[in-house]
Amino acid sequence: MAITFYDLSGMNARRFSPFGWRVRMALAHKELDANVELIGFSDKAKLEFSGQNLVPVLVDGATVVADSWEIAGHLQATYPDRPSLFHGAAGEASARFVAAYADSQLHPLVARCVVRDILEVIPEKEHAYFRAAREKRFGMTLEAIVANREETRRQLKTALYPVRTTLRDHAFLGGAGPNFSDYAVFGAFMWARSVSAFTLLDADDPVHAWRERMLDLFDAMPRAEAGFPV
Ligand SMILES: N[C@@H](CCC(=O)N[C@@H](CS)C(=O)NCC(=O)O)C(=O)O
Repeated sequence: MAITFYDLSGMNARRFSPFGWRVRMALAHKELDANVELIGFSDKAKLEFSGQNLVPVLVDGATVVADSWEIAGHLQATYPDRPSLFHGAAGEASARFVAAYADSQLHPLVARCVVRDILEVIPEKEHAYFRAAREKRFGMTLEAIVANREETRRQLKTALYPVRTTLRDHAFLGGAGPNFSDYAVFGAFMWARSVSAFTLLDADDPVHAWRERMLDLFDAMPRAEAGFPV
């Protein structure tokens, strides 16, 4: 059955959605091919069929699924014989926790480092929409959001403590191999890498070494993606 994956894109097919990256990694983990439909901020009418207006969206045969967590659950339930995204029910609960941690604790900090740089990778016609939407969300201009990003970077280092601690004893958040917990956190780094040259991690941070391992997964698919070397 054909799968179509609607993912956010800027110019030159730059795919910078952290949630899109979760799905991309999940599809690769499940060894599933998908037709990819790239959606810019100005193309969201193309998502109307899904009953909402955010990417990622997956269409798998007759099934339409929006939201990266829902998509992961769909892939796990529909393709149980392929490599597991969660490594069991306990792993699924842990991945839910990790995804919520990334959403609430990491994404706001990454945004405060890179959100202004997104203007450089989306077409001019989308600038006004993007600026207005994000300035409303943060209550200040894009420039003010990122003004203190050296300090934000220090806060991010602190916020990554749970990841760093887990990586002391395990190669991946999923243990010996990656699972959806890893993809949930990694999406934030792929978002940053796709849009910004700003350095988020110190080279001697164990999270940096983990990100290198993540970039090498699936024949280095993430590393091959257009972005800034980090
Ligand atoms: N909870 C959703 C979040 C999806 C989401 O926020 N998508 C963003 C891209 S990162 C989006 O579509 N934004 C469109 C817009 O801001 O207009 C998920 O996990 O998939």
